[in-house]
Amino acid sequence: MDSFTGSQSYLESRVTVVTGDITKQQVDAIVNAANSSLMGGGGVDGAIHAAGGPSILAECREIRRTQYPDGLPTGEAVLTTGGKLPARFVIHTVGPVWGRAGGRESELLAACYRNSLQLAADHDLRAIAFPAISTGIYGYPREQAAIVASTAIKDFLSRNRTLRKVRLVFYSPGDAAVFVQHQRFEEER
Ligand code: AR6
Repeated sequence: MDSFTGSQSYLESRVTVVTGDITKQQVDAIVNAANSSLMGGGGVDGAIHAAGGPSILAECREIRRTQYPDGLPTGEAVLTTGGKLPARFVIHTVGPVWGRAGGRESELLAACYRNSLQLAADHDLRAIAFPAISTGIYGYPREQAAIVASTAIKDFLSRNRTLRKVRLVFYSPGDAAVFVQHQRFEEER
């Protein structure tokens, strides 16, 4: 498939793939592809802080001061409120930089998805939206990221019933098409 129109769903419609802007999603929580400083950046991170306003950064500063003075480790996730965003919460996670994780890239990317989903479930949230973590500035190949992300989400949803909806938001139809082509949601393991 080389084009993507509309949306695609998997796992009895608990997972949907859409194109759009993560900051516009009306869900309980959106996930931020952050860096370990939690102090903002480009891409999704820049868009979330710009749309959500300064309260998100203030909460991130507090998290750094009280919990992670040396920065949020790769693969971990923390939660702030959503400021002016339509989403009530933002879950900030740090994806691996491709080629800089000593061969642990896939393990760390899977941890981003798993820990973000667990945090959402811990807060009793029902609907969460993810961007394609690490596939922008951090250079993770989209095809391989699709395999890792879909497998991690599928594994989590198979053992958790709190979360009803996981929305995967791609910036471009081309990115969504690559994901749809490489995802492993329906595969038996
Ligand atoms: N909505 C949905 N997807 C988007 C949006 C958006 N508004 N903007 C970009 N994308 P990236 P990373 C896509 O670079 O690779 C920041 O500086 C984008 O096309 O945001 O994890 C952080 O502070 C790509 O497919 O995240 C870190 O330093 C995907 O989202 C670093 O970038 C992720 O791209 C993190 O890099």
